[in-house]
Amino acid sequence: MHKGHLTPPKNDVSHLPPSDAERFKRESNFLRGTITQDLDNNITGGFNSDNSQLIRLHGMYQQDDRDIRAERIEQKLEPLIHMMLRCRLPGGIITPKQWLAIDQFASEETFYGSIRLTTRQTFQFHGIFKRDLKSAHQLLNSVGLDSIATAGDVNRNVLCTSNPIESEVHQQAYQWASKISEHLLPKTRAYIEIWLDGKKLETKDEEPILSSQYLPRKFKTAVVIPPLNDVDVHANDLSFVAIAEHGKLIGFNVLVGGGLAMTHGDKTTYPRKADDFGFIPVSATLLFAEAVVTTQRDWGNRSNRKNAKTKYTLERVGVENFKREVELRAGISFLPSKPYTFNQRGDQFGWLKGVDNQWHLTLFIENGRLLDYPQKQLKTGMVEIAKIHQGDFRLTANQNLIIANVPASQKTTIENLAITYGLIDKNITSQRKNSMACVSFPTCPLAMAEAERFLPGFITTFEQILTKYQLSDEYIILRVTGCPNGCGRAMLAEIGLVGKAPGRYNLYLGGDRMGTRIPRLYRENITVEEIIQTLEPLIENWSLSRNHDEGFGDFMIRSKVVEPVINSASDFYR
Ligand code: SRM
Ligand code: SF4
Repeated sequence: MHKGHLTPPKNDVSHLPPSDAERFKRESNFLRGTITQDLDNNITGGFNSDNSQLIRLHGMYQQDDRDIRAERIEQKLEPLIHMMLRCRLPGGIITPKQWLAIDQFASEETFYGSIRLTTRQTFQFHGIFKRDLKSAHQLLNSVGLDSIATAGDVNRNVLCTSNPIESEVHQQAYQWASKISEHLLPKTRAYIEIWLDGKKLETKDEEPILSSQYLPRKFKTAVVIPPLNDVDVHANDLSFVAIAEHGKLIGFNVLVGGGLAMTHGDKTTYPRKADDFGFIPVSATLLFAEAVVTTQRDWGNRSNRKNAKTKYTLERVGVENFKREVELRAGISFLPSKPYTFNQRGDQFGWLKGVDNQWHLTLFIENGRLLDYPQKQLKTGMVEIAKIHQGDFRLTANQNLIIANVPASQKTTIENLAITYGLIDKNITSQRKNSMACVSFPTCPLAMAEAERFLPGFITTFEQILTKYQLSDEYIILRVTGCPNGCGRAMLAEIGLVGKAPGRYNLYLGGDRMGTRIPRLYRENITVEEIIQTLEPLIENWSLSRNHDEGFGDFMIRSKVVEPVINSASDFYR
């Protein structure tokens, strides 16, 4: 593997038989497989099994509509196969021109007609039929976008705090998010050849960073600007915490090994917070990004995908060993971490004025789903704004959207449009704004319980409880995921609901407001009614006995309802 592979890893697993995913990546000829043949096959709406995995590394997932799956099978029809396509958008910045193009594609060429903002600062189209895939990529390309490496065993869309207010630090941090994304991208020309009809070149493909077999598992990177932890650093394999002095970025504290997924019933899997490795100067950013990725590439478990992410590699080889290897590969050592604090989480809604006198309007988009509803024409509203907006848009890592860089002269026009189309709604409570759900049914093949379609109604009931205890201006960070993979980041919530079966969830309590503590299982496999019955007395106690500004999660710990999770590798299942 890597020439700079300097020390043999402790508890090496490289001798174990590789998983089947390793075979198809290795045999794929740098991600080509036989995707083009499958595109020409009109007998099925899908791809063969290897290709259906390979297209992920080009940013697509093969799915079907689970609401109508049984009916189709009964009619002896193939499930209604279509693809989800996820765009690459480092730092979540998109221009009005790009927005108009993606909006038109979503309306005219997708089964569901929506644009779905994700928890990783980008957007997805759901429901593209195989025959329309190429035009989707060509359209993205025509406006300077692509979907390379937004899925599969590669470094995914790189997050960056969506804080346009402190323009200078944000601008620099955003540029690093972009550079890291570019640096770690697959270098194969497969995407260009297959989707953009690019010429085959004589030169051989090479993947100096990712290897011809790509990474053992997905890899996630974030750049965060304290005090705002809007990207949830502990969900990422690698985070760069921006350290600024006198308004200028001087370097980053590097955090490694966060991740939130687990599998019900498998105690070798667990959510894990990242470890702080130390401070690096700005000039060493790419060196360290590459060193962490290649260490995980060479030391990650290629035999068992359930234990393949960086968080498990750290636990297996030891944090100090992993860190030393990174230093050896980077050729420089970490310096002691610089102090920083997180005192804000999530998005700051409404208008904010930046240091450069430009205005920024953060809109709450419930569960990130932009669609025209009978009462609220959200998607049309965004188009009307995009037609006149002179700045840009920023997607947040909480499925929301910022209309950024608005000159004072355009504020009123934009705000009026947002109100007219329901993009600003004064009746939305803080509770709703601090709640989040993953996609789940009908498109997610792994969903066990509803999430996106369940949350809005659940919050209505939850709001009634808050009102009953004079807490209507308060909020509790509440997140729902349809299965334990954790796409809605319930494992960093004060109340986390994790789907177990239709209508049944595991209830987790005790995360903190800043996203620095993992919650603990409190009740297992309970119905929605039982969730409400369990939560109501706890909320009542919180209303009566909390300290000033004490969040619900902290109160759950102080009042000994749950014990805090300190080191999830050893105490998450206690
Ligand atoms: Fe996720 C798989 C949706 C963020 C952990 N995720 C999936 C798939 C693709 C299902 C599949 O494999 O077939 C889901 C597609 C549903 C659909 O119909 O759109 C899916 N994940 C999402 C999104 C769209 C949720 C959302 O509501 O916004 C998010 C897209 C992010 C993006 O733009 O790249 C999304 N996924 C996350 C996060 C949160 C984050 O990264 O901040 C996590 C937890 C953090 C982590 O990785 O530990 C997450 N998704 C997973 C996992 C578990 C990975 C693991 O460590 O085992 C899977 C399943 C897998 O990889 O095997 C998964
Ligand atoms: Fe699907 Fe599970 Fe992710 Fe929700 S958490 S989108 S159900 S994989």
